[in-house]
Amino acid sequence: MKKGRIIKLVAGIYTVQDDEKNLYKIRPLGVFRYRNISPKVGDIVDFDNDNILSVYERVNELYRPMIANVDQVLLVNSSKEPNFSFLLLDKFLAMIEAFSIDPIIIVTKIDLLDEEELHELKSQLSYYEKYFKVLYYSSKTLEGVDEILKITENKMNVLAGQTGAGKSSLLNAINPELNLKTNEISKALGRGKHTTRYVEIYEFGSGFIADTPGFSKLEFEDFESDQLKYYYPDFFKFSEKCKFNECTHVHEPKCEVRRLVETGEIPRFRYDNYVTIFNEIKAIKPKYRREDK
Ligand SMILES: Nc1nc2c(ncn2[C@@H]2O[C@H](COP(=O)(O)OP(=O)(O)OP(=O)(O)O)[C@@H](O)[C@H]2O)c(=O)[nH]1
Ligand SMILES: [Mg+2]
Ligand SMILES: [Zn+2]
Repeated sequence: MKKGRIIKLVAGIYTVQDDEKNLYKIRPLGVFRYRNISPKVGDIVDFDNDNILSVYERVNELYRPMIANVDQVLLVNSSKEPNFSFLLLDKFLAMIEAFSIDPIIIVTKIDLLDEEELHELKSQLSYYEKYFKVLYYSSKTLEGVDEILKITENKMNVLAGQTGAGKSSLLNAINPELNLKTNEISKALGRGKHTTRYVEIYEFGSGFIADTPGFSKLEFEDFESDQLKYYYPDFFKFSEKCKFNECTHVHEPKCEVRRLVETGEIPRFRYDNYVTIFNEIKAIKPKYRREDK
């Protein structure tokens, strides 16, 4: 019996890598199906030459993409083409927090900004640096590449971000032998439920990384609007001082978060986006919430 990590799943065939980096193409034991166990990419497993025999307990798991044991999500945001969006950034951050996974904010395509634009963006993002790591990067000039290599070391990383943000380009620039398709991959993979389930993680420095098809639209089908407050570490920190225990910071009186927006301690744009997302979640009709978790 051997121990290893699942690094790829295509059409029911799992590729497992052991500590010596040998690869095995195997299937799970048939009995898994009856026990409702479905191994995921990222899982640590015991296996022999034919089968996955058992799956170790997961630290966490994502389901879009289906990946287990994720250490951190690299949230890729393009600074231009498509333009930087704070609303999208805040949505992704909340979603990643909801999975209890650490987000790293990566701002890409900085080669497309002039000095003044970059300075402006950095100053707007400086608030986020109190709560998250923020890195700046260009796949064209490789500016910032060292920080990305350092932060991904020995970790299981997943890329996330809007379609066209530059996720695949980031991997290709750092690891040219990957030769991932850029700019077109989303057409093949981005249609949600009915697309081929193809998930792979790549070796990246001393760690692993997963590319993902980007989203053109993010939806919070999985939780209620009044949970959103838990996924804002910067609001949560002060919520003890709100008059109401379950304050959503939207309409309740004597809300500490709203007071801090007035004093400028919390940027108004971050708060306004919070209210926008809150209302968006509220508007999702229950019957449209996903059931296929
Ligand atoms: N100038 C510049 N262009 C970039 C950079 N990174 C990516 N691009 C371009 O942006 C486009 C989209 O890049 P992709 O890497 O395919 O984006 P993606 O996030 O993988 O997109 P999806 O797979 O659709 O989610 C491509 O045309 C890239 O050449 C960058 O740092 N600078
Ligand atoms: Mg891509
Ligand atoms: Zn409040």
